[in-house]
Amino acid sequence: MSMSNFVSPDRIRADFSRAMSAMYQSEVPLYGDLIQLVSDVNASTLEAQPQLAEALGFTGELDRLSLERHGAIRVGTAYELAILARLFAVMGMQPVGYYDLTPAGVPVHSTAFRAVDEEALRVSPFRVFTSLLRLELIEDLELRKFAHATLAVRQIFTLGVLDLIAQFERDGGLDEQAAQEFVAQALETFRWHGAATVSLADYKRLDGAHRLIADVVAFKGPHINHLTPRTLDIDKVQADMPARGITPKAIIEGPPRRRCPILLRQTSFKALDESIDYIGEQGVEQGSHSARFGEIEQRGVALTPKGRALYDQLLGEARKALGGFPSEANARRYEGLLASAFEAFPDDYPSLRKEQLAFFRYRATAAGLAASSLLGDIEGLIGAGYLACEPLVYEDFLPVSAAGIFQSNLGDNAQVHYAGQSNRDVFIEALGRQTLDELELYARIQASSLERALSALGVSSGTDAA
Ligand code: OOG
Ligand code: NI
Repeated sequence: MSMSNFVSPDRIRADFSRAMSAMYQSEVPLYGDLIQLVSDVNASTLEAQPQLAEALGFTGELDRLSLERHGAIRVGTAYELAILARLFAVMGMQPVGYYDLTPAGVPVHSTAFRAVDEEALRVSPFRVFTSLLRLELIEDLELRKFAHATLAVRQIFTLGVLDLIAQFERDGGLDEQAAQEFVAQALETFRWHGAATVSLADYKRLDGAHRLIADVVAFKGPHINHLTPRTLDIDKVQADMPARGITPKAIIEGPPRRRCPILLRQTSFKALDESIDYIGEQGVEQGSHSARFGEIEQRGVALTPKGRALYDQLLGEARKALGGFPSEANARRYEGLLASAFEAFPDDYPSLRKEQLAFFRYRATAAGLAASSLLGDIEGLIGAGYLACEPLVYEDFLPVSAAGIFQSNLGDNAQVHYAGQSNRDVFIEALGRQTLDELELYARIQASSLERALSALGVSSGTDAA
């Protein structure tokens, strides 16, 4: 087979993302309503802010806006995680980052599978936040054994997808027909099953240990538990949700509202209570389970390690001052504390760049390309209008926010505290490869954009970059 017959992994990812969204909209109609609301708010935001539309146009984000979404799944075994890594690789998605949710009382650790190149991200920024259950945190040994045994006998992948993954790895790609078949087969892993693999009594034991343990162990596969479109104005979507019959969680996770958005702000609607067929002594036993919800996100500029440290510090200060987890009861006070803590975070792009708090993508301007014999350093070139830059969008997730999103899933379950430490090595071993460092990816994109811009301007790139 010749190279040219292969469909690009980016196309497969775009197709898969579309197929997943269609499946989830039909499974969870409220998600469809949320998409509609988000696209209405995005349209009116762009109309009211032409400069925003222009800036998003430069970075290619405008084109990808309506395609943009992330999803999340949770798996139970090293085998499942390792195959998922290979399945996502067919779609050009690599594991980026390591997130330990245990300190926040969620018994999982996670990574995000996503595209990493700029061009690939433009074609499809689809990401999947993927968590591996930490069964060793189940204290009841008998229950832990039961969970192990239940997970050991399930197969979450179709034979067809396993074959196609092997074919992709052997041949280096998939042709059109195989790619389409791959999308259809891969989708099966993420499908909802209304029938559990355990009895209602066993479900309740698992749920008693943690809702997420039940969510992973009691079902045939890692159903997609939410999809998340990207909005340009999360406060507006949050405010408009109730009028469309959607109940949002109490607070927006992440940084406060700012002129220059940083990192990621997220909110979701509460997980739906869905009826489930459990295995009964004679036939089916009726019960319910809640796992699936909808989420929205607003993405801002990616922060440098220095910017991220400042973010973590200010978020920590606000949370400490609140003296507990944000909830319905203290939401207003939390918003106030967050806003005042973040007054210490510069809120204009020139400062964010000059103080090396955020990452940018550089480009030569038309004026710069027309000018001859340019001199000067980066600040000089920017000042003269020869070099321009746009904020680099944050493509990843935030552990404290993710914990808050998980929490919206757990109903009124009390907070759980785990004594166990982080266990990154176990995760990496299960995954079968290292995770990529997101900060290195942003730094590389910034550096190469600057190098390209300077060489287009005919300036040697010996100068120190921001
Ligand atoms: C994942 C929750 C984390 C996010 O956007 O931070 C997440 C889950 O509920 O499985 O999706
Ligand atoms: Ni999410």
